[in-house]
Amino acid sequence: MKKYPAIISILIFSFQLLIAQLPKPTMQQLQWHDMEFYLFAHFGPNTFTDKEWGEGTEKEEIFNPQNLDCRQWCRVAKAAGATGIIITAKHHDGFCLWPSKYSSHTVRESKWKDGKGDVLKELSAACKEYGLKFGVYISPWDRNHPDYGTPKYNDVFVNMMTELFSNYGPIWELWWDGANGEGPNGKKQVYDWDRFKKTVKKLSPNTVVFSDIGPQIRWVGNEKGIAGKTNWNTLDTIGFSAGAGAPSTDTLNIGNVNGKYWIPAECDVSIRPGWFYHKEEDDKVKTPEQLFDLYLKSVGRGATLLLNVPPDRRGLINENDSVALVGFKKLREESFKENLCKNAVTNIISGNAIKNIASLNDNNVNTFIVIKDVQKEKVQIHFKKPTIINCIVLKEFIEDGQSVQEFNIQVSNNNITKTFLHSTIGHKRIITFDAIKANDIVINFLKSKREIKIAEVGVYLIDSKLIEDIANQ
Ligand code: FUL
Repeated sequence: MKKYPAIISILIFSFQLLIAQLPKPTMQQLQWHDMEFYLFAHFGPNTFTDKEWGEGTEKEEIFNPQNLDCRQWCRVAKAAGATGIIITAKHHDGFCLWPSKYSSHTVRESKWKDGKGDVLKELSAACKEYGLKFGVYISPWDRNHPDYGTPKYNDVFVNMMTELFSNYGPIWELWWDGANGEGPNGKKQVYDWDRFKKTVKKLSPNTVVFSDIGPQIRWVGNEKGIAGKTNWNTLDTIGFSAGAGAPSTDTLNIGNVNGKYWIPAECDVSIRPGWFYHKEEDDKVKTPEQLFDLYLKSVGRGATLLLNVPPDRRGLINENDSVALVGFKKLREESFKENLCKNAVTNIISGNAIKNIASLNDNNVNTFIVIKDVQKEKVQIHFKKPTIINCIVLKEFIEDGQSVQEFNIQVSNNNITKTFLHSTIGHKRIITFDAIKANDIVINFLKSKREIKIAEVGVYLIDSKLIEDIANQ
């Protein structure tokens, strides 16, 4: 390779960086971003043994949900405004909620419906009926399977996924858990991730696959449902693997600013302390206010919210959980009912020039503004009369990548101005602050990777008790 003097090399490198495109989401990832909030259903032998991690030695007969009704799960999901359900088809205990040919530890060996039941069949059909997306969690770690810890288990895992895609599709999201311990013979498995990825791509190219590091969706680095205040949709994964070989949880939480791949974060969290249903947690269900706070810290930071609502021993979503979910939906609806921009004029200010941009408040991400000169151009919202506000929602047009690195919001009323400094925007950014009477709001973009495309701006006044930091109370 030709050797250039250092300064020339730096210039060439900077130029390449400048012309290089930002990483972009695929169509499937874009649709996934828009799903925003969906449910997780941890269900299986643990539901009946009160465990969180089954040993894999549990007798199949313990799985016997007398009133299983997946349509009820879907009704609750709909009432919560969720967009899909991901079910634990196989947790670490290896028990399959479908009659897999590749295991003898399944619903077929249980007493439920005389061994003729199939939870995946019922849930995938119910999701179709209710217009919800159907997703599947399948734990690579298997504490039951006799082949676990040997190369043969990789065949088993591929065969099981083949059954899932062939019999229960379309599967919108597939979830690979990163937890990995020993199998029944005391051995750990060396997973053939490449083969697993190729299997999904071949059988179901539209499925988005979650693991600690993607390929399509990454773990957010905690199980509290909280994304980083800075949240890049991009991540570097070369040299890393899912599970113990993943980047640090801090990195997963915020992503990599110059990450090579579009692998956005999903925030998984349970509505109860545990992932599986335990009766003694019936009075520990998160309140609608706590759920709303989690929504602000996940969806409101450009990630999605995967909220676990574990069905109980009857095979139903418990009343306490459904009441909380309905309350959560009501809070979202009330909070974002009225975009106060309707009482204002939204402008782009560039030097002395002011241009009205109505498309920023039209609820359509495809009508966006392009800010080329980041230092000079700003967005202004001018209220016709002073208006009390405490929440601003911004959206980038992420189809072309994520660009905003730093911006501030100045809220003014006559001579008083309050300034709030923030970093990333991405799919959606919800910013809250103590209520202020505003004449004007100015959004100054301070740093960006490329030109900026802003799709939406919303201004709201939400119940002040909802903007307190209550997720962990
Ligand atoms: C973890 C698992 O070990 C938990 O049991 C649960 O399924 C959670 C969503 O992922 O890694």
